[in-house]
Parts: sequence; structure tokens; C-alpha cells
Amino acid sequence: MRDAAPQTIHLSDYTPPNWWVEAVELDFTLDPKVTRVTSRIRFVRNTQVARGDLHLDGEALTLISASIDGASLSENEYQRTDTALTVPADRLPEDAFTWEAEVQISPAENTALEGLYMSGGMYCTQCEAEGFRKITYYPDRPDVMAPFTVRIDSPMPVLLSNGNPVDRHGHIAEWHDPWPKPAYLFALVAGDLVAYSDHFITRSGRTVALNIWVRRGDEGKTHYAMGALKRAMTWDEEVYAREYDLDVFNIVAVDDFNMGAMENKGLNVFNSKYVLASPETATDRDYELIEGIIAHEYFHNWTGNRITCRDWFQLCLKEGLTVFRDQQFSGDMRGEAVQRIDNVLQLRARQFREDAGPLAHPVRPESFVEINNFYSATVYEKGAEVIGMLKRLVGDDGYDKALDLYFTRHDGEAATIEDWLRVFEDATGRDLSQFKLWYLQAGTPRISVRDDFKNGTYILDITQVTNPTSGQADKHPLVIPVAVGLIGADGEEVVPTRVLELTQTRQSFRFEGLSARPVPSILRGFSAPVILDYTPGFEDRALLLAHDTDPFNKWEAGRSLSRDTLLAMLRDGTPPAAAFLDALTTVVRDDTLDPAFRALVLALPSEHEITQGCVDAGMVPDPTQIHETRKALADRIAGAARDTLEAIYNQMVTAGSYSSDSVPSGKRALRNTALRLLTPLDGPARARAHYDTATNMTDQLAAFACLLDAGDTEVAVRFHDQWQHDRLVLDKWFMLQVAHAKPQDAVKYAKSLSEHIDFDWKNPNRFRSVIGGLTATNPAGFHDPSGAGYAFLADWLLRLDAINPQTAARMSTAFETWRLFDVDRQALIEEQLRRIAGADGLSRDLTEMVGRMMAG
Ligand code: 0A1
Ligand code: ZN
Repeated sequence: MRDAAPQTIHLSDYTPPNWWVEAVELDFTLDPKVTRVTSRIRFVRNTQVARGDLHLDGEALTLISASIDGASLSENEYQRTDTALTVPADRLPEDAFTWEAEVQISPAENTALEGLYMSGGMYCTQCEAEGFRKITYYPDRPDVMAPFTVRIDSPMPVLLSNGNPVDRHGHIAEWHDPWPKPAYLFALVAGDLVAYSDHFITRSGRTVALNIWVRRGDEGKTHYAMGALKRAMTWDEEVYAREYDLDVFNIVAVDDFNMGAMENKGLNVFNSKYVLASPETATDRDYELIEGIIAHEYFHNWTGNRITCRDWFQLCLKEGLTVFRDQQFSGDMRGEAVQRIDNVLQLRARQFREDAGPLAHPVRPESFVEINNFYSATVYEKGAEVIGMLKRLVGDDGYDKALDLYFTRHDGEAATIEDWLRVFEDATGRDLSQFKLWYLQAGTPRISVRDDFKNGTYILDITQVTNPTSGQADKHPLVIPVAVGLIGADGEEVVPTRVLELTQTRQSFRFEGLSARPVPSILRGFSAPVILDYTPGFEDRALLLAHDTDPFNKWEAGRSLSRDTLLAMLRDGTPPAAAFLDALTTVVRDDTLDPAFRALVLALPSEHEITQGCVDAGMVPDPTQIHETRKALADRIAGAARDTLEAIYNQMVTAGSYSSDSVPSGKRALRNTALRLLTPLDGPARARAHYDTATNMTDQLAAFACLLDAGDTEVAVRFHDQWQHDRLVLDKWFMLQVAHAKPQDAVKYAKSLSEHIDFDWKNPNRFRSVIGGLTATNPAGFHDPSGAGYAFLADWLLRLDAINPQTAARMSTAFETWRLFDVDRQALIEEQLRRIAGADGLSRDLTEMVGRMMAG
């Protein structure tokens, strides 16, 4: 239901609660349609504020009874709206009291997958950000932290909640979580589940029971996740000195989940796609994501759970830091260089795109209508980049000191970004007042560089600018760490990496004592989340591609040459320069380099990256032409590097049984890239053989994609016959067919797949496979000049919004780039945005997103 007037919440309006919670007891009697929840909550007065009303959040609850200190409350003793229950201060005992209430809820009818809901016959919960209020009346705000005791009454064989198990007899299980936590970390799971179990001995010698709970039949796909969990636990002890703090750590895989996973205390709930893996069903990329996400949720135990956020504006406090930590972990597990390139690719694809459009917002936003709309690339990924910069600026020792102080000073608290920055200031003595702007200012800064060489001195003159973003016209200069190294004309590094600190709009930096003009390698390791407007000539970039000692910039040199080549092809049909093709081939052929890195060098900029490149170059992007030009360049590269690619295809064979480790998966990545490039040249025979002999999903899917591109229709039938029983593989089947449809057929394909018997639009993964398949993986199809893609998306968003507003709102971001396109496409998209905005009963989630996209 549309709220009468969706309210905007402002950070500046934060006030502490009138009442703290000392302890919570919850009793659940589970039933799909009629679940009873009894709560006993001990409130104590917050003596820091004037004595005030008791404010409880509550949504979609049937209130059966309520009492204070055992005396039942009649309806005239409280006020109740659709979203809250308030007991006036004069009806409350002076300093402390026990609130008891019984409510009724209906998990089976909860299609929004927020609060207590059902997935595949099991009960599960999702309470972040504000889902607990759909379970019972409670001060559902992260600064109210309390220990929880939970009793679950249900005939289901497995009954789980947070913390440690206390008791189990018959239908009833009791759990106690001694660590004070906000309600968003509450979780309950009940189902006919099986566990894959193991244990972990912490460095202080405590034994922790580890369980991964899955649906019967999936237990063979849990080993990898368990290994990842143990690696993450070890890593957090070794690198951050953080130890796990309960007797048991449970993970549950559920099929219907709006996001990736959730860090509920001691009971992480995962989208099954980020837990279940076997070589036959999961790709190398899936394995990598499982390891990263298992680690992310586990790391939240300290950065998020032990220290949480005071309010939802501080979301980046836990998310930016936890992403930063999971990226460090993945770098240690899989290789730092490749991991960094991968992170930057994601950042540019998702966060730069967000920052450049109407949805731009600061890492710490100042207002929101629906907080679920701010689980964004900016909060997560730019939030992580900001921490990376901080670490670079204060040094590794300074970072370690600051983190130690953070954990000791704020353990058990709900903290703010101000607290976070203060520990860095106190630990290192550095003034971070200007640095704080990274949290407050939206938009991607651009830095431009001019250089000069005179009498042995090389000068870099660097300028920064951040363009206005919606609602934020004035921007101030930021502190930008620019890591720079200098390379001599012979390819030798003459100055190793130095971090220049740009603090003003314009600044010069000098390098003395050089014998000749060097080639600068700027923004090494992508030392700041900025756009570097500096394009050295072809020769210089080819030199960096061949010789830069910084792997990120070595890759970046190739990427920027590819981008410029594509733009020149688009502008006036200029063919790719032979020297560019040669330079690329030389790197790809270099077997002293990591195969995963070579695969990344061969990967062309995405269609969205080219779209943005066109806009930056003053051209109107044409999605169809971009798609064709990108394919044409791939064919040119394949033609020029044919022998190398054939050799790679023949050599990069992984022997023995499957392993998702970085070395074999890097080899597969390079070999499958070669296959993809060679297939249009040589025809589908090689891909067919690859498909027929594949022993793992990485190879099968790579061949499947090639065959779809080659117009093989029979392979989709074979794939479906083989995998129709496996829901996660079937998601891939749906997505790849849309992704590899010819742009002019893509909407037609997506439509017919959405009518397929296996299409279940209520399952977020399946919905994302088809609708997201079109918008995210087939941009030329989505932007078909007829506007059919836009109408298709709008139709589905409206339909989904009625049952699952959160996922509908997320998927609507496919429209966020609408102003980049020609006026005809803009008009077609605007028509759809207006249609959505005008629909009856639109959710607060989608109303906010569409409103922001139209306004910005
Ligand atoms: N905190 C989780 C992400 C998450 C957020 C919201 C959710 O439901 C609305 C679910 C998960 C994480 O960072 O992994
Ligand atoms: Zn997180």
C-alpha cells in the first residue's frame, strides 16, 4: 500500500531513544498462516534524555494482547497506527518495566521476503534493515541493543535462532544470544534441513561447532563453503586479531532471498546460490563469490555485529569496512593484482555508473525515504575504497593501530562515521577533517594531469574537480592519494611508487634528478576512486602495457587503448591500429604472466563502459552500434592473435580433478576467453567439442555461450534436459539465453522465457535471471529502438512491486542511465518511468527510486 505521504528521514533529525532494552525474550509458535509471537521486553530509562513515551515499531501485525508489568493495556492506553505503537510517558513506570505482547503474523503470505517468511517449506527471517517490526512490536532501530532469548515451538525437525542452543525437547527449542544486538540481526530458521558439520578451534583454544544447513539433497554441495568459512575464521584471527565469540556458527541456505546473504548473529542466512557448489554445477566465478560472501558475512561478526551502526545513515560504517576486509581476504586467497582489477571493474560498472546519474548519493547519505534503497554500490564499494585510501594515507601500521583502537573503544556499541574517523585521528595524530568529505560528497572526482620536464626535474601538475550531483551543487576539494611511479623510455622503473597527496584544487609535484623525461604511471593500484582524465600517447601507453611494474596500471594501459580504439571505430570507422593489436598480443602471449591477468587484458570494455566513454567524448551513444563495434574489435583481435589464441587454447588445459583455486581457474579463464574469440572465426566445432567434453560448469557454460552466439538452438534444449532438476543451474540457462540473444531478438526471447514453465517470477534469483538478463547482460537488446525492452521491464516491475517491493526497486536501476541516450530513447524511457510513477498502490521503495530517477 502506498503510504499517505512517504516520509523523508533525515540524519540531522537523529535523537537517542527514550528507553533502552535490557533483555528480550521471544516465544514463537510457528504456523504458516497463523504464527503467534509473544515478546517480553525489559525496558530501562535512558537517563541521558528527558523521560519520554515508549515508541515501538510494528507493521502488518495483528495485536492480540499487550501488558506492562503484568497489567494488560486497554486500547485507550496507547496509540496505534499502521507502523507504530506508542505508550505515552505518563502511562509508564518511572525507570524500568517489562512490556509483554502477543501478536499474530502470517509467514506464508509474506511474499516481500522481509520479516518471517517461508521459502521451499521452511521458515526463515530477514530483518535488515527494518524487517523485525514485521515480527513483533519493538524499537526497531540499530542503536537499541539487547541480549535475546528465543523459544521456538514447531514440529519442524530443525529449529534455529541466534547465539547458543540452550535446550531442545520435543517441539520446542530454546536459544540464547548473550551478545547485545540490534533487532536487525535477529534470525529464526525452522525446517526439514540437513547439516554439513565441522568445527573450528579458535586461537585461544575454544571449539566452535560449524554447521551449514541445506535442503535435503544439497548436502553434497556444501564442502567448499565450509572450507571458505574456516579460511575466513583463520584469516580474521591472523590479520585483524578477531576471534569468534559463540559456541556455534550456523549458516542456512535459502532459495528465496532478496540479496546475497545476511550476517545475523551466529546464524547467517544465505541465498543458496552463494553457498551451494559442485564442480559440475558451479562456475569458477561462483566459487570465488561464495568464498568472498562467506567471508563477508563472517567478518560482519566484528564489523557490524559487535560494533554496529547508530542509525541507518551510518550503514557504510559496517558495509564499507566489511567489503574492504573481504576484498583484502580475497586478495590474499586469490592473488592481489587480479583481485584489485576485478574490484575496480565492479566499482566502475556499478558505482561510477550510480555516481554519474540521478541516483548519486554520498557514501553516508543525509536522507532517505526507504533505507533498503541505499544498500548501494556507493555505500558498499565506494565505502570500501574510502577505507583503502585511509589505509594508504596513514600507512599499514597506522591502520592496524586505528583498528585495534576501534575494536576496544567501541565494542558493544552502535557507532558513527565520526567515531570511526576519531579512532584514526587518535591513533595516528592525523587531522581527517578534509578527508571526511569522502563520506559527505557524492559524485566521482575527476583528476587531470599535465606534465613537464626541465633540467632533470619532472613536474606533475594535477587538478581535481567533482561535478555537481543531484541536490549537491557545490563540491570542495578532497584529499586524494595519487600513487605514482615513473618509467624510463627503456621500460626500467626510474622512480618507484610514491603517494602524492592532492588536497587542493590544483597542485604540482616534483621529481628531481632524472636523466630523461619519464613516462608516468599514475594512480597505481587505483589508489583513489576517481576518473583519471589523462591519456598519454599511444607509445607511452604501449610502454606501460609492456613494462609497468604495477599490475593494475599495466592492465589499465591496455584497457585504455582498447577503449580509445573502440571510440575511434565508433566515431568514424577508424580501424584498430596494428601496433595496438601487436602490443595486446605480446602481453597475452607472455607466459611469465598469470593466465588470469592475461584473460583480463583480453577482456574488452563492457558495453556500458563504452557508452560512458561515448558520452565523455561528446558522442551520443548508440547501443546497437556499440554492441556491433565491440564484436568487430573482438574479431579483429582474434584475427591478429589467432596463433597465440590457438596455442593458449591447446596449452591451458587443466589436468586432474577440478579445483577452484586461482591457478587452474586462471587457466580456464584464459582458455575460455580464447575459445570465445576463436569461435566466430573458426565456426562452432571447437565449442561443440568443448561442450561435449566439459567436466565442470565453467567450461560447459563457456561453450554454451559460444554456441548460443553461433546461433545453435539445439544446445539450449540439451542444456535444459541435462539440468532441469537443478534450480541454480537453471537460473544460468535462463540468463545466458537472454544474454546471448541477438539484440533485435532479445526482448522476444526474454518474453518467451518469462512464459516458460520453469519461470517462477516470485523467486528473486529466477526473476533476476530473465529480467536482469535483459537489462544487465544484453544492453543492446534492452535499449532496442522500439522501446520494447523498456516496456517489458516496466511491466515486470509493476507486477513484482505488488509482492516484493525491495527487489522491484533494485531492478528499476536499469533505468538510471536513461539521460545518456538519444532523445528518442529518453522519451521512451520517460514514458515508462511516468507509467510506473502513476500506478496505483506503488510501494514506497519503487516510488522513491522512480522519483529520484525522474528528478535527477
Ligand atoms: N547486510 C547484508 C546485506 C543485506 C541487506 C539487506 C537485506 O535485506 C533487505 C539482506 C542482506 C550484507 O551486507 O551482506
Ligand atoms: Zn555486508
